[in-house]
Amino acid sequence: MTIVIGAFSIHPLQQLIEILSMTPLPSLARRAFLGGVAVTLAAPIAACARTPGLKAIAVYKTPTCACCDGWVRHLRDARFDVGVTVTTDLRALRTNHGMPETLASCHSALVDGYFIEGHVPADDIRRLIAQRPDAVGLSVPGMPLGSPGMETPGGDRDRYDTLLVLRDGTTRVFTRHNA
Ligand SMILES: [Cu+2]
Repeated sequence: MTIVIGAFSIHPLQQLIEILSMTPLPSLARRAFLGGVAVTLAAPIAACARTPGLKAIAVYKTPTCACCDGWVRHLRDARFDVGVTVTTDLRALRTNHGMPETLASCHSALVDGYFIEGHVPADDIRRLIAQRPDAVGLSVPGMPLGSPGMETPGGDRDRYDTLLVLRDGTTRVFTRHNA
């Protein structure tokens, strides 16, 4: 059997090929393939973003602060995605974010719109970003022994509080950490 289209005669097999090439099937297949590539590329990123508990936190520390590095390790162990910026002007950072100098420690961090000052335990940060109070953030003023990053070989521990810092600069106890 032959089909005559215009001046050309086409065999059925050729006709089938013609029809297939005009249908959207090849482009659908191509799109499916490209979609597959996109999914393949996106998968690792999505996997990262969806890993439960992996929360980005930006830490600011001075160049020579060893206990700051200890706190960064504590955060990483607690499955925070930690970025570290070395700076010599932590005071300006605190001032710009409403953290009073009376509550200062050796390093600062920004997480989820909150300001974190000092050796704040990761569990306190997690509770803060889960509860989302209207506040500047948290501070552990000074550098209490036994707080994360301030461990000693002898296991010395100070009793200390993690303070919730409100927008007017006042504080209330967020967590008590007993020695
Ligand atoms: Cu410190």
